[in-house]
Amino acid sequence: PQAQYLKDYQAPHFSIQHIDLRFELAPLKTVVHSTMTINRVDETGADLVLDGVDLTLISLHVDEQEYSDYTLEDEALIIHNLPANFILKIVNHIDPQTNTSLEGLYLSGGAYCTQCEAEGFRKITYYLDRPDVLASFDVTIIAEQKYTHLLSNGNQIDAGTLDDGRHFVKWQDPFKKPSYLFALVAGDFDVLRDQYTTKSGRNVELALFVDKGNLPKTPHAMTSLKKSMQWDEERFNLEYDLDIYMIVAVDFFNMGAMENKGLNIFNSKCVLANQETATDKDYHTIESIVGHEYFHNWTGNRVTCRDWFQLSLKEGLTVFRDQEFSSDLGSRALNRIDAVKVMRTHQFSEDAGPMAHPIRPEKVIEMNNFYTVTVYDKGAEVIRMMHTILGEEKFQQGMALYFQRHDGQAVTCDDFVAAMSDASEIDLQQFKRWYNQAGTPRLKVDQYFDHVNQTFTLTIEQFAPDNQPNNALLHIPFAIELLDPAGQSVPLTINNQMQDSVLNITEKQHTFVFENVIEPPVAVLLEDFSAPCIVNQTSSTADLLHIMRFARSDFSRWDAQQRLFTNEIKAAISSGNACLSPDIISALNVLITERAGDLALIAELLKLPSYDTIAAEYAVIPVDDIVSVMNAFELHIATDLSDSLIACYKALHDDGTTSAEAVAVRALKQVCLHYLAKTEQQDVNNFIDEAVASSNMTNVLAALSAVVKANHPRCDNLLNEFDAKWRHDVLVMDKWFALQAMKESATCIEDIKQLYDHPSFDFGNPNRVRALVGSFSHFNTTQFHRADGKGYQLLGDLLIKLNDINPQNASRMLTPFMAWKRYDHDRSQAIKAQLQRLASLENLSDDLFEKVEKALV
Ligand code: BAL
Ligand code: ZN
Repeated sequence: PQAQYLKDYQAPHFSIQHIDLRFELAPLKTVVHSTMTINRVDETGADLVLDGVDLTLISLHVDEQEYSDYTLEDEALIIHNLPANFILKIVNHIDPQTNTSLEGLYLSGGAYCTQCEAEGFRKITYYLDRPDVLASFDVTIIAEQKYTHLLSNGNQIDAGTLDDGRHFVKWQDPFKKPSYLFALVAGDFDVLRDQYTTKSGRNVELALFVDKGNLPKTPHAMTSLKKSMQWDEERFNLEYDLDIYMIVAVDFFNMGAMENKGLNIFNSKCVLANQETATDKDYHTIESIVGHEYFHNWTGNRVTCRDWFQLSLKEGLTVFRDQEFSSDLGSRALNRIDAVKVMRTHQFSEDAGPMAHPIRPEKVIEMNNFYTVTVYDKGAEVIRMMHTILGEEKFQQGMALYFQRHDGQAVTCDDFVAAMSDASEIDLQQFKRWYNQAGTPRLKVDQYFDHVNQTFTLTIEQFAPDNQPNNALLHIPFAIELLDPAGQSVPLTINNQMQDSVLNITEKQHTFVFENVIEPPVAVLLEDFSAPCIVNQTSSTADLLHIMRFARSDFSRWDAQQRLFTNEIKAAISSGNACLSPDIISALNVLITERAGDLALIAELLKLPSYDTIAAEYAVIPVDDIVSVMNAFELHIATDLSDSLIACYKALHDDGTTSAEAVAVRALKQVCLHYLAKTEQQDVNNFIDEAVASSNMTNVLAALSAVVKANHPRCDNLLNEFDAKWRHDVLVMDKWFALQAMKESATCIEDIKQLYDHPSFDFGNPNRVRALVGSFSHFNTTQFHRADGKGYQLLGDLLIKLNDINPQNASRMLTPFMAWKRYDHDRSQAIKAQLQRLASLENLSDDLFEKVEKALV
């Protein structure tokens, strides 16, 4: 496979002004007629090299004349000796039915749909399939009448019936766009219709298309869409631009959703929800993804990427925007906690592993491999740091300048930073290094309190990541708070000047001497996770408990609690004595009994860090020790605090609504039940009965997940009852597959193999595969990392199968193998053997090749 490099970017030799597409849909042979208005844009006289994959070329005309001066290659159509301006007509066939890659045009549960980002349009027709070629699109879809809805981007301009009984609809998108934003859907759907009036008074028609029978599960997504439209007007001054906004939910989809202009296509799990079938977390995810895709209309569609190396231009920015949306509408602290969990568990490990790449990668073999937590989530952190450095007002001025300069263009991350810098008059030259340096920077912080002079000195030193030793110094916004012994915030004064809480670290080492600090303070470091860094600090349990009680940032309170747990787990692993400190137990007891503040935050404060968070602390991961200490700690908490947990559970009243208060009540009850299921308490059976009988999926799943994780005797019965009740609903069955995959029993692997034959399972459906095998490999630590290597074998077998069916999904599922070098000898050799099995496949996809090759270096 051929690698592409950012440094080799060349502007296209041709522009495509307009494309007229006509589709005659048929499962095995869809005919695509493409008519393009093309101009040369330079004097090189270059050939026109069109991308095309898995296409059958039928005919080619230039300016109405049949044209034969071309070369057809495996993935390209090269047309020679073309004039300066011409009309190119191409007819080709495609085969949606056998397209299991879910890229290009394919069938999802009987409906036609498309996925073109990043490079899927070339599986539809021959084209300059790159984001810097922007054309206007007219699209005519012809299909049998049973496909009642024929949809594409923009506005519907014509419709009718043909002599042969088929019908057609013609769409016109007034906005020029790159091919990756093209979409087509044809199916028979139920439709939820609504409308939105923009702040300038324009009416926008809203339509949500779902499989027949799913209408009751659509209102939440529609409400989320309207909230998104309003929020973008209020916070970013951005209005929607077409007369109609459509969302279609499909069952077979590689991603969560796709922002095609005016016609978003969503994975059904990111749209469909009601209280009976979806959890509170699902509701939150749906709101945030609906927002994310909507926000792309400006950050992605109106201003797009020059090339795919710039993916974070639109993704980092749009994730930042969706995080802000969720934070403005809900709890800022909880949203920050969620985002930081993603960073610390998934992104830091990607940054430390063989796939480490900057948020703007420099070398790519398969672009689909770069839709990563680095490009998305670290990319959002980079935008957030700019927001922290500039402040909201200047950041918004930067956004306005960015749109003023680049609306309708395909641009680079440098263009974005230039707009931010020019609008704010803040120099971001050094800051820009975040775009081209991989790895997680480390910060070492030293503290010194001077009683005599009443000063507090912080020395902060930055270090390049171990795996990126040549990285240059970064500009790091480092936010702090100083707490006095009574828990009050100490004003920050340097040289008699009041200081902002954000310290700008630009040198190797900075020393800050804060004056008028009367008593030794406790420093809250990297408040709100103000930069994606690892801070090395040795904080005492007493200091962390102080931060947990008094920090002004709820995020930092949670962060201190995580640090407390992490320190205890690490100490227990090294001492071999898994005993949780009584101070921590009593702090937890205070949280449970007093329940002061946001109950959802208290729920988070009661949870141990994830296995991955602890694993990240080690060069060689002590799998068995981590699992056994964490189990012991959970049992310790459950046993010592069972009376308080039971009292708390009983005192909490769930009113069954979706209000923030009710969601918080359910979250706290869920944590209580998680612990209590590990005990022999009488009340617990009643709690489980009550929860599984609830008509609220959050409660049902809380009980089932608690019994699965506690290996409770009622586990199998309850899971069987759930299967019998929900077999008709594949999205609910995904929750069941995930629960099955998390059972720690020794038969888990055999059980999973049997579940491959379950009527609801389908290797071709990414949701099913991720629910069952993804949950197993990510969350069932003991069984996945079994000493006999059978967990790895299960994943290896699956990857070989998926390599043929859906390489993109295979590549995502491979991720747990990427950290193979961080396991003990036997485990790492067993994983390596699976990677070598993959490497030896004759038809190894580019997607897997790129990751396997990097892993094995
Ligand atoms: N652009 C791919 C899906 C998303 O990030 O919205
Ligand atoms: Zn996105």
